Parts: sequence; C-alpha cells; structure tokens
Amino acid sequence: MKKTWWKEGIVYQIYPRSYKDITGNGIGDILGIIEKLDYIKSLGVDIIWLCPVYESPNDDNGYDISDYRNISDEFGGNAAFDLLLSEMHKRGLKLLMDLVLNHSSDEHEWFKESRKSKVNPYRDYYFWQEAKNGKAPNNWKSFFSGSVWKKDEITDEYFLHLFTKKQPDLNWENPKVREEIHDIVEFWCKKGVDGFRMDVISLISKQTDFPDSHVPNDYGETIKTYYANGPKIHQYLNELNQKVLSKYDIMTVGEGPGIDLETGLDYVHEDRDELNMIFHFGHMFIDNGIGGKYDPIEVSLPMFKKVFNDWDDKIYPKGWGSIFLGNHDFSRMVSRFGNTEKYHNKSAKLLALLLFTMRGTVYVYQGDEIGMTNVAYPDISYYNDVETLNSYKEALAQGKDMDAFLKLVHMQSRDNARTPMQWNSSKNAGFSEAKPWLEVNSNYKSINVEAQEKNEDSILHFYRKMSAFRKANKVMVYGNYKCLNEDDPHLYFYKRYDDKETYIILLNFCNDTQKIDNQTFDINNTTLCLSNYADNSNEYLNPWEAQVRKYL
Ligand code: TEU
Repeated sequence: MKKTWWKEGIVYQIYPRSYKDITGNGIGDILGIIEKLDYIKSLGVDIIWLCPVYESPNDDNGYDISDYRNISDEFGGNAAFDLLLSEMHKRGLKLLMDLVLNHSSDEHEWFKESRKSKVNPYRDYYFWQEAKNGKAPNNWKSFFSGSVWKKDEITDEYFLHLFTKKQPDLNWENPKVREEIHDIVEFWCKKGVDGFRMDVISLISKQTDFPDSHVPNDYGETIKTYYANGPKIHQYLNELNQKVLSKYDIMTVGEGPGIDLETGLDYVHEDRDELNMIFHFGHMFIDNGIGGKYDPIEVSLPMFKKVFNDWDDKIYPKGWGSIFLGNHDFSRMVSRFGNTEKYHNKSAKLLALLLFTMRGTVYVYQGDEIGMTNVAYPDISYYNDVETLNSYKEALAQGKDMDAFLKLVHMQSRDNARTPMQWNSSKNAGFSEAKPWLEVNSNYKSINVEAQEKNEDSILHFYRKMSAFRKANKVMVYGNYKCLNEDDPHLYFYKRYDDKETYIILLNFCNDTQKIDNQTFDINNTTLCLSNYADNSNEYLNPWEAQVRKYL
C-alpha cells in the first residue's frame, strides 16, 4: 500500500461560524481560527478542513455559494484567508477547502442569468423543466423537505434543487459548467490550498429523464436509487482529476450520501484516478428509519460494528477510507454513541480511542476533543438550521405531536454540532463578546478547553495522547483491521496488525463491567499500551473502558 501524507494526517474540521469570534459580531471568523492555530497544532492535527467560507447569502450557512473565488466579508474576506493559509503553512498545517459543486446559491451570477429567459446563455447551467400535468416534473423530495422543484415565475418553468430552494443544482451535463468548475478548482490549487472536501459529490450526475421515485417516502432508498451515483459520475470525477487535481499534491475527500458498499470503491480505487477517499454514511444514517432521521430506529452495537467491518473489507487494499464519528451535520458523537451522564469522560475517550485506532484517515470535529454534547433548546425559536426548521414546519403541517417532535429535534438537529465552541467558563463560553449567532450550550461551565487544559485526566489530554500514539505507531494507519467479536452486544474488539506487530483494541460500549472471555486472542500474551482507566485488568473491562494492547 502506497504511503502518503493524507493517509497519515489527522484532520480537524472547523465550522468557522461557531469556532471563535474576534470581530465581536457573534459570528466566528478567520481571525479567530488564526488565534487558535497553536491550540489546533497542539492536538497533533496535520490538516484543517474548513467548512465553506466563500461569499454566500447563508441560506444553508455557506453551503450556498454566490461567489466561488471570494471569501465572505463576514469571515474576514480574502486578506484574512491569505493570512490563515500562510500562518497554517508556517506551522506545517495543511488546508482542506470545502467545495460545494453540486449546487450554487440562487444569488450566484450564473443563476441570476439563468432565470432570465429560456434562451439565456446560462439557461443550461441549471436544470429547467416544464410542468408535468400542471404539476412539478416528478415526485422527488428535497433533502430539506418539500419538492425538489421550484417554479420560477419569470419563465414559468421549474428548476431542480435537491437541497433548499436557494440551492439550485448545477448542470454538469453542460461542458461549460464543467469548465467553470475546473477553473474554480484550479484557482484554489494555485492559491496553494492542500486539498478539497467535496460536498455531496455523489449527486453531481443526474438521471436527466428525472423518473418518479417508486419509493418517494423511503428517504435512504430514494437517495441511493435516484439521486446518487448517476450515470456519468465517474466520467466527471475522472475528468476533474485528469484536468486539474492530478497536477497538484493535494488530497480529496468526497462527501457521499447514497454511496454504498457496492459503489464505494469505484470512487477511491487507486487505479481509477478519481478521489482519494469518501465519507460514506453507513454509521451516520444508522438510526434512520424509512422516513429518515426524524423517524429513528433502535441501533445495536453489532449493527455499528458491521458498518466498519463491511467497509474496511470492501475498500482495502485498493482504496482508502475516512474515519469519523461526527461532523457539522449530525448530533454530537458522545451524545449519539457514548454516555453523556455518569460516563461522559470515559465514553468520550473510548470514542476517541476508536477513531485513532481505525484504518483510514482520521477526522476530528471541533469540540469533540473536549466531549461537547448535544443541546436541548426549550423551543424551536432557538434553532437556526434550515433542515431542522423545514422538518419542524413539515411536521406541524402534518399535524404531528409537536412536543414529541421537539424531543426528536433535541436528538437529531444539526444545530447540536453547531453550538459555539466552548473555550472557557466566561460569558458565551469565551466564543464571543457579543450575543452568539446560536446560543451556547449551557454546560460550557463544566465542559470547556480551559478547564480541560488544567486537568491531566481530561478528554482533551487524552486526544493528544491518542494522536501521538497513532503517529508513533504506523500500524494504526496502514495495518490490517479485523473485528474479533461481530455479534457481542456490548463489546467491540478488533485487531490492527501487519507482518511485524499485532495490536488488540478492546472497547466496552456499556454502563456495566464486562468479562473479557474472547477465544480469538490470549490476553495474557499482551501488554497494555493505553487505556482510559488507570486500574486495568486482564479479566474484565470497566464501564466504557477502552484499551489498546500489543502482542508480546
Ligand atoms: O450534506 C449533505 C448531506 O448528506 C446532508 O444533507 C445530510 O443528509 C443531512 O445533513 C443529515 O442530517 C452536505 C453538507 O455537509 C451540509 O451541511 C449541506 O447542508 C448539504 O450538503 C448541502 O450542501
């Protein structure tokens, strides 16, 4: 397996709006990130993935770009960005830009032109369709509620938007659109960025006959069958790679809703020249029922393990994967997969230990390094996220029990991950002098960076320990992975190994002490390397205990 920096590098994802506000307007900014670069570096991070900072009307907080070449003034503009890039490079940190190429903002010049008339030269930059039997062209539903089609009064035709009405989908069928996109990517490569996270890249090739979904109410199935992995997806990615990406030493990670085990490797196969890795959502959509995240189902540990086992099995050795347990679109990882009460510290560390001992490039989402948790605002007026608000409106219109729905919002809203970073116990968690754009989580007095810096036993110190361990032991990066107990409902054991060394990772995902009685390894033949407990035994695991052991 080829060795490269992007396989070994540890990525830290920043949601700039919520990281650190220097200018005092309640919105995080680039100068705030610059102020925190030494902190970020101290985590053992090599690469920063910066969520979109381009000019945007912010209908979806930057995922609706109105100018791909300029940085929004709200975040500090182009000068602040240039400073960030040079300050990062000075510290040996690499920068991953978030590129949203499936759609633009409706306030982008292209769309403003496109709407004007059916013969406008930019008309075919987007997907326009006539009404069908007086209605929208098909029954597809937007990721963010309602139809994917919006009728535009000017020409009386519908345009496609898989996300909000202000995020019209770009028509990659049009060679001019692809050229524009290649130019944009080249522009950022020339500026010296080190790679791209490509938003919903799995959706860029459309089935242009726009067939009705035969399962319109089955969220996951519709995405997989109709929206993702379209007929020309690999042609487009290969072209982008040949024309631009391959000329630079950069990394690419494609975000891939709808990519499954059958389609995954094609995106990242080392002989296919497309992307370096993708984010699949096997474990992230694990609790989604037919109706999606607001129709949740029970999740078991064997289901969770199966996702990691199956993906590792499919991707390697010809491809490469990414390991993450949270990002700006999901609730907090410790709230989802850990325990936020008695075992907050232990379970957050267990999840960190899992992240850093898996095969694939590791992604840490801001705030997870201190175990930030979900928030439960008292009512919907506190929420900001367009997906949450649209889902709420839809539930209201459907006459659902709204108290019960608010509980689902507490569990599933994307705002859980977007509350301001908790730096210290002062006003607004040290995030901003002004009222933050989104209310801070009230637990900031106990969960914050400053307090954890002072405490050797903190989650924060454990992240540092784990990143150093991964760096010192390349078998954690390149070694094989094998699960040792697929069916156990509470314990997750796996090994990481190569010709020379074997490590065993033991994780107890429950609130009770569990006996270690696994037949596949001899624990007495191992030595303990790392754990989130000080009192370890060879016979049992404490609640949420995690251990790394090495074969003698
Ligand atoms: O997310 C795509 C995506 O899959 C999400 O919409 C996901 O279905 C949802 O968040 C689950 O709750 C990307 C970005 O990460 C997201 O922030 C954007 O809103 C979206 O694309 C549109 O650009």
